[in-house]
Amino acid sequence: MAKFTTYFLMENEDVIEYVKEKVSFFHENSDLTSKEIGDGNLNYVYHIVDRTTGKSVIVKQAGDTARISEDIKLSTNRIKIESNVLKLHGELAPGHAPEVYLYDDIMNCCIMEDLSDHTILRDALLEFETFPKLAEHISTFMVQTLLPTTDVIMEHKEKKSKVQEYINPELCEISEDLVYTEPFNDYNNRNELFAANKAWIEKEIYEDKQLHLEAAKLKFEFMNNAQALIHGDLHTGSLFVTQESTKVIDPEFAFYGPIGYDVGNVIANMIFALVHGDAHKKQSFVAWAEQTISDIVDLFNTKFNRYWDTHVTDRMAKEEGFKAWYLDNVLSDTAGVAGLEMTRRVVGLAKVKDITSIEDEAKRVRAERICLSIAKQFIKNRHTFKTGNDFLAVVKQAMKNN
Ligand code: SR1
Ligand code: MG
Repeated sequence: MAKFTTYFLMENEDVIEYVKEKVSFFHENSDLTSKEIGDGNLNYVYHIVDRTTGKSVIVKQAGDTARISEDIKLSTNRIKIESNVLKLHGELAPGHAPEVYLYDDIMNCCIMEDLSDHTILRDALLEFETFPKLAEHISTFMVQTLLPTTDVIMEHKEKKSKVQEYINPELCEISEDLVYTEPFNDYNNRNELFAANKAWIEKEIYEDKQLHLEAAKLKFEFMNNAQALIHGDLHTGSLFVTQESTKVIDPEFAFYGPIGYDVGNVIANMIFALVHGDAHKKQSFVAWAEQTISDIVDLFNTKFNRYWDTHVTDRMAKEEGFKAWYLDNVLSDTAGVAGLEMTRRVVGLAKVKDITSIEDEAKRVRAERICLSIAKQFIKNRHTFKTGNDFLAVVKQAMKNN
């Protein structure tokens, strides 16, 4: 019986056999190596290289539990969502997504372009590398992938069928728990508080009832506002970069949700990089990160307005004042989500290296307090954020105050 007709979790040797059988990318006698390189929380990622020619591909396979915790049971269907979204992103934002060569719904895996000439953005930022085109690229990516999938532009029956196609309940549940619930009450008993900050966090986060109310409002916005096909996990570990190029990977959390979820994740994770740079006194890196955060918001606004003006189709969306109202809501969600992401990455189960790699206790305490102070203001005052400067002012003030 053929080997890949029933699902099983592959090992390196299986993956080599698999790519030879499934794609004509390599010669059948080629001498291939395979290495598991996944460092994410969910999947297995294999790097396959032809020893003779140097040609390479990536194979990504889903298991039925998360790597980060066997208790998290997951549908393997997420690779289908990821493959389809990557293809769509390649069409909507050319040059900003890896090419998908094959999706396999039996083995729950896909074969895609190897981006080894790029670096994971988070890793590069941890080395204080700067990327002058990042704000330009990521703002283009967000506007060009998000706006065309909304009712403002897409034919409404088609949009509804897309909402159905991209229903992603298990991955959404992870975000509903890890981002929108557990950081405020630890109801699953898996938050991880840095010991030296425990009492401060309990008071500032667990006991702040006004904060909980605003987080609850944002949770129901996440679950009920099927605004656009969002990436759903757009942090700096989902971006591959060079000085000239930015590619977005890992859209397995994609579903129809609020646009601000993507924009807010980008902003929050750039702030983590900034805070990490500040802890290491890398002033020029911090200055670049500040400018980049501000530019991402302002370029997003400019490109959003331009794209809307040239692509809007819905008659009522053309009413005077509607675009400004819609964008105001996106920016308010952006601030709220950025605050939630900053809270959960400090308080919750899934952390970021930008903070956990700070070895000096006092510096880590300060970095976490800066993040959480910013987060609280983003969440509570989210309706007041309109420009890059609005976001930056809060960041700078928190760095001064802590
Ligand atoms: C159980 S998965 C934990 C986190 O990793 C992913 O990248 C998402 O951000 C998720 O919340
Ligand atoms: Mg991911």
